[in-house]
Amino acid sequence: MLEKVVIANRGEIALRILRACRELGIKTVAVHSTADYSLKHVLLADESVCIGPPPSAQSYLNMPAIISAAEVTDSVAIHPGYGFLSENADFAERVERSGFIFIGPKPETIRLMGDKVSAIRVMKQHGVPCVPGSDGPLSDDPDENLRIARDIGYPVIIKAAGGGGGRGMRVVHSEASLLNAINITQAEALAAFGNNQVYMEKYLERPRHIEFQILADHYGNVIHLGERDCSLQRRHQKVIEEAPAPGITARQRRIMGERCVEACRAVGYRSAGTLEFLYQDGEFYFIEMNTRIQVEHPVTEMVTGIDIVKAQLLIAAGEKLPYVQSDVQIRGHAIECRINAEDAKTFMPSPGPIRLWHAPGGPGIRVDSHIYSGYNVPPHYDSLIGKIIAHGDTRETAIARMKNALAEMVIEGIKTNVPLHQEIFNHAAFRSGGLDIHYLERRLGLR
Ligand code: MV4
Repeated sequence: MLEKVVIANRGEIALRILRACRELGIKTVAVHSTADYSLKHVLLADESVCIGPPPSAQSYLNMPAIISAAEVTDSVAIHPGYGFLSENADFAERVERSGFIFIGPKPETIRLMGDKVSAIRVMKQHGVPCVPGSDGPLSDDPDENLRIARDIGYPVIIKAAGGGGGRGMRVVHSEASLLNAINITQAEALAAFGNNQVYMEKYLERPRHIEFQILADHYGNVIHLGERDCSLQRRHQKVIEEAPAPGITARQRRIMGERCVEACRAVGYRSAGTLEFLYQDGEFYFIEMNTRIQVEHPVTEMVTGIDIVKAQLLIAAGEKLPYVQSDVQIRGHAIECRINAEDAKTFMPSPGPIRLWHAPGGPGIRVDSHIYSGYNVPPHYDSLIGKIIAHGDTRETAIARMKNALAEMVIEGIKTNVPLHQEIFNHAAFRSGGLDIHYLERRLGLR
């Protein structure tokens, strides 16, 4: 087993990784900025190292500082969590070249999936269904681009190869605006990602966002843990996620899961990963692969009983996957609410001191949060302060438990988006399930 692991992240995911390490008897090193001395996992870790001032660029993104912290503490591995350096192939490479284990896929896999054009190409090649689109990056030939769009049929979407997660894309509704849209997206992509490559897809107007969770070891053993529905989002920030996805049959899950598994095995994938799909009119279309642990991983853990972070640590230690596909059964339903320190109406961040925190509890309730009474939410980072996960035998039970949890929890001192969650849970449309990615923003526009 790994002896000592550096947790190169902060907040709830750093605490989640610390807890998984503790269960496995792994010593922990927290690395943190000067704004983060009082983070719960920093207080709990076996050791902690300050790696820089509050701005992420000088601390949580500071590669030499993090690798030095691993060196001075005699650690053997680095867990990057999500965000920050988690999908930075250069960081993974530097970690390995310095003699440490990067807890994630191989650097070349991160690079392959980071380029959305190569990710789509390799997935398509191995049988994963993709959105009808350009085969590879667009050329500089206007006539050819007009022809590709005409073949696909409008509306189309132009996306940056270096983008992802909603950055660097543009919808085009008719031929008149195509060439200009391509030029602008190329220029923005060059400025934002240092890569002007763009590609074209059919624009799906009312899809759902459904993603499959994968686990793979170093020996070609790959399994899937079913899917999550993450369609409830605002400005590409997920708000509520659930597993399984409402209305997806066991047969659809098996077929799509097997395709994901086959493709991941073919590319030599290892560690945890997620294939993102758009789902519309009964069909799945692959759009991107995430090579990190995701914020919403707990809903999958709740319905499968599999600890994904522990699996990442075991896999990184070179152990064989302790499960085969037939061990994975989807039991009941789980829903996650992301709790943000922000105004529930204006979405303005609301950092500051938490005067009082009472966590919710009861059957089927899980709380992944680093906050405590007296903790000061710093203004420098993401506003996520925790996640409430409700599990039950049915979706209705999970919803009822979540409503109870939201009603009984107390956070005083800062504003949170709990009232927004309560509003959503009281809507008949949410209770029926299967809403598309634009639902929440449509509703917010109406209130
Ligand atoms: C799309 C799409 C419609 N058609 N691609 C946005 C985030 C990035 N992961 C891909 N995104 C989209 N790609 C085609 N061909 C609509 C979106 C999209 C979206 C996707 C998932 C979750 C939320 C979204 C919000 C707006 C647009």
